[in-house]
Amino acid sequence: MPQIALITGATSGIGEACAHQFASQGYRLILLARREERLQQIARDLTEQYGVATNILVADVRLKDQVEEALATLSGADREIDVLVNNAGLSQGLDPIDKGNTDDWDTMIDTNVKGLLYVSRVVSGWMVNRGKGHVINIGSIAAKEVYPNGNVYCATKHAVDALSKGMRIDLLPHGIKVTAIHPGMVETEFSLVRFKGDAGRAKKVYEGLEPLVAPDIADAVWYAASRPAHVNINDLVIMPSAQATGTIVNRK
Ligand code: NDP
Ligand code: 8X3
Repeated sequence: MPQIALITGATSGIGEACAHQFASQGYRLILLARREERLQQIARDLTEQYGVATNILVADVRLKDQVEEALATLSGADREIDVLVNNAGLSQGLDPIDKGNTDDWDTMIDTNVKGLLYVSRVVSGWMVNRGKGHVINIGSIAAKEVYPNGNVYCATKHAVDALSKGMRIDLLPHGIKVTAIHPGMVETEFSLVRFKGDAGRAKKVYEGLEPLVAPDIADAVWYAASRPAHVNINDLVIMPSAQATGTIVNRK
């Protein structure tokens, strides 16, 4: 029986790269995100390229009922999830605290914190029943430090850091590993989403330096997932060589 990885936010960037990485290792995939057509296309690509079976779950992680209903469609062996990659997440805006858009704050908190919790609540329960599993949370350099105007996004990623530590403690007696992977700048759709479709502003973020690309992070996720049973990677911070902190970068 192939192992199973459930990846949230699998329609682009890091999540999509993780799907390819795990499929290339023979895992069966369960991919969750909101954009159904993209999920279907990625599932077709994975089957074509690696011959693996893929289930898709169309759900918005902010909506508890939708998450629970989507996961409830999995039955029997499909619930035997070996690796959960909690990757769905986003930033919205980059404004000082007195000028932030409160709807953006809700979106970030609901997605990055509450969404991760809703998925984890169900899937960790299945892992506890089996006495095995591995939860890999995608945090950020924004989980480790706070940068100007990053206020709420940084707070949500600090929460992911705290939740990763809490999960590791709670799931320890059940033999379940918990890893947090914290990337610096990765060129994905992240900045396009942060700046609400402003492609020029998004491109500027990566100007004059070589950012990470999504497969760099998928490689780290796979490294954590593929350690021997007695080894757990707790925490990894991965930056482009040209980035020292959230904001100090060496641009040419
Ligand atoms: P992308 O924008 O390329 O991908 C984000 C993914 O999250 C998409 O698949 C999107 O799918 C999904 N997603 C967003 N909101 C929801 C939702 N409400 N419900 C379900 N899925 C959702 O960005 P990245 O790949 O860069 O981001 C992935 C993770 O990495 C995020 O948690 C981000 O915070 C983190 N990160 C990114 C960094 C970067 O520089 N790029 C650096 C550090 C961390 P869909 O829209 O189809 O629902
Ligand atoms: C995304 C990286 O530096 O924009 O988490 O916060 S950063």
